Amino acid sequence: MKELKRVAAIHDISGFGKCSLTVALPIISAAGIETTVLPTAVLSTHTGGFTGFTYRDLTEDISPITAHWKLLGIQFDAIYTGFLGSFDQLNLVTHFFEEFKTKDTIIFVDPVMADNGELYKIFSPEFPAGMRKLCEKADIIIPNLTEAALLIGETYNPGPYTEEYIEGILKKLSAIGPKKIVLTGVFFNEEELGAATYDANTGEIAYAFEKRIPGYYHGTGDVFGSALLAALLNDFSLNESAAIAVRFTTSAIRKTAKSGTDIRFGVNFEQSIPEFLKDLKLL
Ligand code: PXL
Repeated sequence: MKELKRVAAIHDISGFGKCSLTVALPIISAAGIETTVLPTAVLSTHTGGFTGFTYRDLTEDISPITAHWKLLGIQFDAIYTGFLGSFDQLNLVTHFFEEFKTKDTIIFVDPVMADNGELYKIFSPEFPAGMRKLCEKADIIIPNLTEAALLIGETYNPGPYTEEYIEGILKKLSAIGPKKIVLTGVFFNEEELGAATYDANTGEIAYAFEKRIPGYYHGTGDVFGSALLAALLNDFSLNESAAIAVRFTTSAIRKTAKSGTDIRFGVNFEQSIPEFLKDLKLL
């Protein structure tokens, strides 16, 4: 039996609408990785397309939880952050990294803040600068192309892209600090969609594509990020992990599209978990 690895997942819990912790916890655990959760807020639903959602901010709990885990001597193989609601939360999470980073800990940051060329409505225009500072501390970041543009201070380009353009973006993102970049929402033609990976240590750039399914589905970034981290912790390379995560996310979107579910309700990743585990060679 392999040694049990442990992740600290720092995201909100949106009760309905499958994203953040309600996605990270099942996917990472199913892949044989212990998942410790630090909930940053409790919402009735995510903020994408619903109105009237509740939002219980848990910023005050982050320091005491950090201190308690430190006292217990808990160690993490990876720290995975996603949606963070404020500058205070960004600072508290930076402190969490300082407390728990060892030479073997992967700091994995999904700079959740924007999509389709737009900053999510709940963030101020200053927020991307704060997120950039958090990314400076990361080993791996996984922005989409809108988040990438905000992080490097460029205008959003809706695509289709060229390899030259994508490679320029990957290198500018790595100049922020992280040695590994996984860029999502990459496409060179209308038929395929996927991710690009860059490892600044080796200079290697690779792509993982699947057939594009029309429409915009909520929570797919979190499904992708959770699957990617789970694959990395199961000792797959960066490129292989991105390919596994693209396949899993696409499979979940395909099932959702087939059943005609409201796109705000999240994707059917649950019924793609067996395929995902086979891809990870766990089944
Ligand atoms: O999936 C990203 C996400 C996570 N958490 C909350 C969100 C979003 C995206 O809109 O609103 C609360």
